[in-house]
Amino acid sequence: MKIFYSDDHKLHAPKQELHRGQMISPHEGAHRMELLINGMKRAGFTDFNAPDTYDLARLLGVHSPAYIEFLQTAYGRWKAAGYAGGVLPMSYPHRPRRGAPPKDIDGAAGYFCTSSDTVITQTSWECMQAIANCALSAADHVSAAGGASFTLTRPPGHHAGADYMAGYCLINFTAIAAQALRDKGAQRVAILDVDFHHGNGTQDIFYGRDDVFFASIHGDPNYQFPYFWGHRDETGEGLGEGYNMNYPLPPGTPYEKWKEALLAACQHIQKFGADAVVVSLGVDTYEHDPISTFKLKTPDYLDMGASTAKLGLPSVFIMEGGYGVAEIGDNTANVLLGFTGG
Ligand code: SP5
Ligand code: ZN
Repeated sequence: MKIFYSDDHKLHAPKQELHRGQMISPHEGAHRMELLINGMKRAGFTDFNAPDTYDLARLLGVHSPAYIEFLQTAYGRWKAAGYAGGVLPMSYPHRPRRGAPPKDIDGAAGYFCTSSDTVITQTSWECMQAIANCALSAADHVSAAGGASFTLTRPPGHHAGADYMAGYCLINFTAIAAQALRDKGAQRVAILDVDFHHGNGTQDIFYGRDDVFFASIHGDPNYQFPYFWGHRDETGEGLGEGYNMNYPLPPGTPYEKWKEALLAACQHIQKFGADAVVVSLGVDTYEHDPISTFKLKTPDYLDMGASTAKLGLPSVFIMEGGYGVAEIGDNTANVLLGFTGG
């Protein structure tokens, strides 16, 4: 299990999150990385490799040039307009959007965003480049050597679409890894999203494609963020019809029920004939996660990893969500331990 890590995760650290009508200290912040690293070390994972440096062009396989330019310039435009804090939009277009992004930064921010839990700071873009480098390094490592890799990274990415941020995510690192595997020769790539929340950004990016299969197991969007995507009848469109599978589950779901969805998703991945798999690894399915409602326990993550290993595929694990409690480190490490049979 080759692990990639960058200290530059600290460059994205919003000070506030709009949560249930209040500004609070963010659930998603640098403090998570301490918890993750501690758990990884307790489990015996200590070899954290710095990523290689990649060209910006590698991001343009999944994100639009206009969105990348927005991320690069948004904070400066926000400050030039005299606004406080980080970039946090207030007005949103109906979707699908009409026309070009507004010239005004507040309008442009809404154009490129779908939820107000997501903030751009002065150094967010530098962070995104570093974490994208981790995802690309993890994918290229598996393309070259087979086996498995893991990005010990934050923030998460699976809510970010080709040209929008959402759900603490600015860049979709899972999509970048999947596209990198394709670029380096894998004909068919599967994405297995086990984060508590539906991976709407990843789904959206690959919705019309038949070379990347997407499966997500998550809280029923009738009750859970991202609310408007993740239903069972979202199965892909055009060429991509049949290459998207959602497994929404009710509040309170325990591991035995969750695992039935995992086995069904794995069966589809096998039928698809994937050459490689990218796992969007969120551990906010944990029973004590502060923003989620599933009931998974720490040992369940060993079984999750072992079940994923049964696919027998080269595997790239990309860190997604998991909040609030020290066990996020143990739970993450357990998935990797279960996968490697350790
Ligand atoms: C990557 C990831 O885990 N992103 C999560 C972003 C969640 N942001 C919005 C949270 C809204 C929480 N509302 C809970 C209400 C349940 N009824
Ligand atoms: Zn999540």
